[in-house]
Amino acid sequence: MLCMMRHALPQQLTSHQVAPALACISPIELKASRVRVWLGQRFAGTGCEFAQEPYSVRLEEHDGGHLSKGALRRAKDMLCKTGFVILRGGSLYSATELTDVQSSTGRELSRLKDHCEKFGLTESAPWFHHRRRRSLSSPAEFEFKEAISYSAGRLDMPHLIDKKPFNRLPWRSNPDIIQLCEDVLGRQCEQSVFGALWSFPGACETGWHRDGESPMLVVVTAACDYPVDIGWIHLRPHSHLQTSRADGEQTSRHKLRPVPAVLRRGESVIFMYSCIHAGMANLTNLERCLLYSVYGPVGVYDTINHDPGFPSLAIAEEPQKRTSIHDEL
Ligand SMILES: O=C(O)CCC(=O)C(=O)O
Ligand SMILES: [Fe+2]
Repeated sequence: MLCMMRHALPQQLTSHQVAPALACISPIELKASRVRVWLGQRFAGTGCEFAQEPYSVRLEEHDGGHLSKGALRRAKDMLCKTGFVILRGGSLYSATELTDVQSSTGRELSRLKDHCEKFGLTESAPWFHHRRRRSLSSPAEFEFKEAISYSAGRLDMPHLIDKKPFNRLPWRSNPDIIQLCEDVLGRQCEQSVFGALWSFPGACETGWHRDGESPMLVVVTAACDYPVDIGWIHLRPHSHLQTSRADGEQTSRHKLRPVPAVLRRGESVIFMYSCIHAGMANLTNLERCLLYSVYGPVGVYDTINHDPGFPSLAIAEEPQKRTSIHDEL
């Protein structure tokens, strides 16, 4: 998804992209399939608990993989006040659902890679030069409906919403997220996007940006564990409220540092479109995949980040490159 030059902040470069999937580290053993993943338990006693972490809401096991009334209220308050909230300790998704979605996004990426190979697009694809950092492909060259590279080494696959398993619960129209969105935005809401954000080895920072000004929420989930230097999204607390330079200066006076949303398997970070954030550089040899959804008022679709004018890889036999603005002038 997201952002991009159109929403990049002054003097800050953007970047993102995709990376292949299934590069999980320390995969969790799967036991009972309908059992939700309770990370607090899994990490208990390791000193890695986030119970005291600000900006997070803890999901409790007895909530059964849903947002309880209390968690919903706390998440709403945090979102309104801070611009984002990290759902910790449990997951809205079962172990099976996470495994399934991770392998499905991996398959989608493999299909995309095959397709690009067939049509001679690989050399401009964000995964191509990822092992040689200095030669990461230029972002402007890879813009299709199904796959967009906003910056070197990153890939957004924004059109998964109608495919299995993304086209059904818990990924499609998640009632807890819709409720949260309606509580935050005060109007009837729906999901408009389900996609995957890939960051390939060597991907650089995206630059600080907002995804847009619209009243929308982005929900980002890790379906597997990744190392801390894979390039997590960092978010600036209260930045969704900064509409002027003076607001920004006030925030920096309060020394509000960006918060890294380091997610463990099944955890999610939810942020407002207007919250300033950045994806960090991928310093590992792993391909990072984050799942994301966009929720917002019924009928509202983000045509800035997801331009319906992009050529389709699926339909076009020989995918057409988009005419650049320079060609049009
Ligand atoms: O992939 C990331 O790390 C960040 C992506 C992002 O912020 C975006 O695509 O707008
Ligand atoms: Fe973004």
